[in-house]
Amino acid sequence: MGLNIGITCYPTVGGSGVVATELGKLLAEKGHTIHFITSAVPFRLNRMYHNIFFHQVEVNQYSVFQYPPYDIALASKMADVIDREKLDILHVHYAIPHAVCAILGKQMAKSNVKIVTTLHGTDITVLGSDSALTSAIKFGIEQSDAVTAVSDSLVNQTIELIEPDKKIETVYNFIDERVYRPTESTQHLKKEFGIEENEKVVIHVSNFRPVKRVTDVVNVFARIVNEMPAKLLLVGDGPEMTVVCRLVEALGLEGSVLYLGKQNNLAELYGISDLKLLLSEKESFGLVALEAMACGVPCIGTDAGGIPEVIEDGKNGFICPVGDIESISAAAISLLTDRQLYESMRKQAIETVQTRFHSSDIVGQYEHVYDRLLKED
Ligand code: GMT
Repeated sequence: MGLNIGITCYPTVGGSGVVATELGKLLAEKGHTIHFITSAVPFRLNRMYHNIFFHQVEVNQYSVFQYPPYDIALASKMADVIDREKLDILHVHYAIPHAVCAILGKQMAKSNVKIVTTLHGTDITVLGSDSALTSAIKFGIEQSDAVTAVSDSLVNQTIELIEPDKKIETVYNFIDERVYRPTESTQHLKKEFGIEENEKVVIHVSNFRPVKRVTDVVNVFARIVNEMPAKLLLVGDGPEMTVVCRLVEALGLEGSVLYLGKQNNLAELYGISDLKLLLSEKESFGLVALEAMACGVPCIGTDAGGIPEVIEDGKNGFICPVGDIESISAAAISLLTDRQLYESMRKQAIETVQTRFHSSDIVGQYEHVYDRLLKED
């Protein structure tokens, strides 16, 4: 029987919001009723579903408050929705504030709704080492009925940093295979972007935070373009953009780098890309790598966090040490020049997504967690 499931996430661009929204969509397709409790309509919720509802958390700025009370407004909205919609499950993405708000909302509603918390990385790797927030994260984790994390690496890091008295299980991320798949149909974009037929296309997608080390991407690209005609697509925007632009100029690469800003239809860009670089120093999973691989674009990633759980070194891509520009460049050049190696890694990348990260398996794992909790009563 279909469940009533509440989902809270940050609805703006970001891997956690993407995964939470795609999960809600696929659960709805399987007959569950989904209630998004978020501050804005999740950006990936791009079509009408008769069984997906959106409950907006409105945060008012009163002059008496120094800070807008988002957490309290969210907990209060959660209590309303738990009560009115008779939620069976409230699945929150991020321990703080979302798990803590869910616990408060459940108490306000005097309900037995089961709280599932999914950890995505930033809440643990950044906030977990901020001692002012450690107790709140630990509380959010321990008081949830079930806790999942998006990679084994994140499970281990959470145990190390937070030491929670709670089992945390890995449920990997997934993509919508109907959207992310190999395609030849976007080749016209090459011409439109001024990319020559003989040029290799390297792509990087991120929010340009310092942890993404986008300057390493540019330094590696400089070595690639020394060896072959190539263009670099930089997709996304964020705090490091100015530094990145300065480096591109200093290296004389202006004509070879295309700044595309934030984009929604990434599958179209992967359709014209040959290689993806994800060179972060912290990354709990690397959803963007999975998206690229599903489209048949092999990736080179760093040995940070959960990246090696997605990119298998020498099989579907390469893993190199964080910041090791020389070995990353050598791997990229060999991949782009060895046709046989390239074809084999491209095939393996597609197969990895289909076998280890298939959406139906991953959504099934979440449903299994929900069923287990509901049977515990
Ligand atoms: O990477 C970011 O800065 C965004 C962040 C988020 O909260 O959306 O991404 C995290 O969650 C994604 C989905 O689970 C993961 O694929 C990313 O690896 C993870 N980012 C980090 O751990 C830095």
